[in-house]
Amino acid sequence: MAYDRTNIFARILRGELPAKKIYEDEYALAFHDIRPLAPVHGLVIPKGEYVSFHDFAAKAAPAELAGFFRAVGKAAKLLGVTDDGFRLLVNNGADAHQEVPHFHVHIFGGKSLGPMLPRSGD
Ligand code: DGP
Repeated sequence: MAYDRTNIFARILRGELPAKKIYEDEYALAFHDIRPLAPVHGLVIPKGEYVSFHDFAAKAAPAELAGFFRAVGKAAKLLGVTDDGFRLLVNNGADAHQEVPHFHVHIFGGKSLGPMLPRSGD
């Protein structure tokens, strides 16, 4: 799948749409999700053009991979969830219901989050 430069996160990266920023460096931007699913719900996106986690894992340079995951840790710390715990989640592709075609990591926290997923069949 080719990268679509009109996707919402690309527009946030270019400053064309506002976002409530948590953290930014040369590799990544972290901001609050517009439809939070937990008391804390952050998103972290790489600055490079990657459609999905799989695309990022396959194509990003080592410095981008390291810089991105370091930024996820920094965002979690700034969100105040590192002591009590938090969950990272990545939706990749159709079965995972990935909505925005720019790789992103969700950070959830601020309460006990329960089981990872409903049991199969629920
Ligand atoms: P996913 O299903 O993993 O692709 O999740 C996309 C998330 O992006 C979803 O939780 C809602 C969030 N989102 C969609 N549009 C915007 C936006 O314009 N601003 C912000 N901050 N978040 C958005």
